[in-house]
Amino acid sequence: YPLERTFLAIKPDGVQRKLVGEIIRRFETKGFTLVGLKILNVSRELAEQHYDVHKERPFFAGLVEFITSGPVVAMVWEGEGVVSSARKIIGATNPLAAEPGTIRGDFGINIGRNLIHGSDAIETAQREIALWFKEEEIANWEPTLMAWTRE
Ligand code: DAT
Ligand code: MG
Repeated sequence: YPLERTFLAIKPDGVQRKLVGEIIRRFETKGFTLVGLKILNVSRELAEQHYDVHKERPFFAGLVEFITSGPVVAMVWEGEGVVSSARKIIGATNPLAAEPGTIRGDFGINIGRNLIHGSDAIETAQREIALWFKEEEIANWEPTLMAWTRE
């Protein structure tokens, strides 16, 4: 299958609220493969680069402030269709509008505290993975149970 990867980051609210295991579980049980994982305090520089597309928006300063306010769990996940599927698992940007069953729909109520980031397209994912991870921080592996989650 075409190797597809996405970048996900559990934001400081998700880490502080002890939702890391719950969130990882959803992608793991769905059938995606975890190939990159670390916890870090995000520098202002990294935060500004990550959210560069939003730099003219009124919420940009608050967003950078928030994402640098505590540890973030940065991840790379792999699998067929993982970019768009992860966005569905995450739910709409505003947790109040997000469907129940999604991460934001189940655990959030505020757009500025929406728990998790997920790349919005394959090209964005490539850019974000390169920004957050070194090549040697990615584990290339294939689950031996793969035969049971795909044809
Ligand atoms: P998403 O995270 O769903 O890709 P986005 O890329 O449009 O959403 O925005 C990035 C983050 O910025 C989002 O997760 C939360 C914050 N944000 C977006 N719109 C906002 C708004 N109107 N007010 C406050 N924060 C906002
Ligand atoms: Mg986005």
